Amino acid sequence: MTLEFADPEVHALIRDEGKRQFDTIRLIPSENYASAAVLEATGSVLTNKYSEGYANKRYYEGQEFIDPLELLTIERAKSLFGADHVNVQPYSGSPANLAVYSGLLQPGDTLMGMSLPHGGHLTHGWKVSVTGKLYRAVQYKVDETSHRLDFDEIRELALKERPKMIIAGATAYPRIVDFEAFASIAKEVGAYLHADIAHISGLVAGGAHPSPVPYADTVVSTTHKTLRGPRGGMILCKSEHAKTIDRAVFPGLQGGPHNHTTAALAVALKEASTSEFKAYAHQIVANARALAGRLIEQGFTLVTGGTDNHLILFDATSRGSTGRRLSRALNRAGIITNANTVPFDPRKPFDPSGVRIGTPAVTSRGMKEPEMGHIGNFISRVLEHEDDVDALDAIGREVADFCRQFPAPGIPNAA
Ligand code: DSN
Repeated sequence: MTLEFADPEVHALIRDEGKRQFDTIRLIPSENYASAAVLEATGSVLTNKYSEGYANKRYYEGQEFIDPLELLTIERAKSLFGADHVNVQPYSGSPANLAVYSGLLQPGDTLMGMSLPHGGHLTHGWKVSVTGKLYRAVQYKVDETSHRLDFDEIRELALKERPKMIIAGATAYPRIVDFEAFASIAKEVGAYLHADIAHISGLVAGGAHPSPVPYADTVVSTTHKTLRGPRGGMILCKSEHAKTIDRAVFPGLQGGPHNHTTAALAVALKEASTSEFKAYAHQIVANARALAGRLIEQGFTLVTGGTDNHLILFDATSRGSTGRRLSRALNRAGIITNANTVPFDPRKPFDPSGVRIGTPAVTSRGMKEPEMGHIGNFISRVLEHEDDVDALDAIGREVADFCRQFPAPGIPNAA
């Protein structure tokens, strides 16, 4: 029985979510549209199978098709990223990070990552995360004026704190991350270098951002975001860490891998190795630059003054609003973003000054620089009518008409 008849309530919620994704301008920089092929693999019979262990060393029988599938996925990831070794079993980015830390560090060891309010991630040692409790976390910040990574300061902190691991990577940093500079500091202080490329792995795969693989001991990525695969995680590492990382994932942290996700990742990796994907990755950046340019013209203050990647962080208070107020008004008008702290934000994290946006999803719909101009104009109009629900709803109707001109991968019938 199909879902529609087996469970009409759930079917309707999924259908409506598809329609929402079709009719809105989705600017959350960590979101995207997975292809129909990726979605098909995700919703396959592979969800029925348990496979604790690794290929040819499983704890359960019946792995005739799972072993070649996992090996194929690993080979595709190794070849796309040029990595010595890949583990495709992590359930997502957070457990992948924890697996790396638990494999290479002892509780109480010093871990140095980017502070969350400055653009890092919870699992880079932020105090409320288990990673900030299990390890002695020290956090680097961005420069107070430029809001960019300051490698003199990072080096000074590393020399003072002597971390056993340095984490390079961010979730709200609009500039290129210089992995080579991180590697040189890590080498000087005798630390492992761990790169978290969850946000930018699609850009790395497509050649639109430098790769950390030559420099880092370990690299973690989620598999959705710019890589446009299923919700999952993976770890790339140097061959000397292969055994440690595999043991840390299973049996250290996880049980059976999600084979349906592995299959969908294999599909996404094949898509990401095409010339079309390369063009997609470069267009994401071109679109982000175009949108940033339009926002600057409209008087918004952008963190670091622009972008080199898929992401823009702007200060809504520079135009008399707040991150929360503006992101709510934008949502009402069909433009989906998230409120975000800006570096050295004087406001509280639940109602911060900034709004974080990005171009991976709109680029997947085939939008280019001219459309970014329209999106910038929509954002400015929303700001001008922030408290006028009727005006926001009217903009929302225009936004839906605008979106319907662009196909959304994986959502064939939403129009
Ligand atoms: N939740 C992701 C993001 O939006 O950046 C990070 O895990």
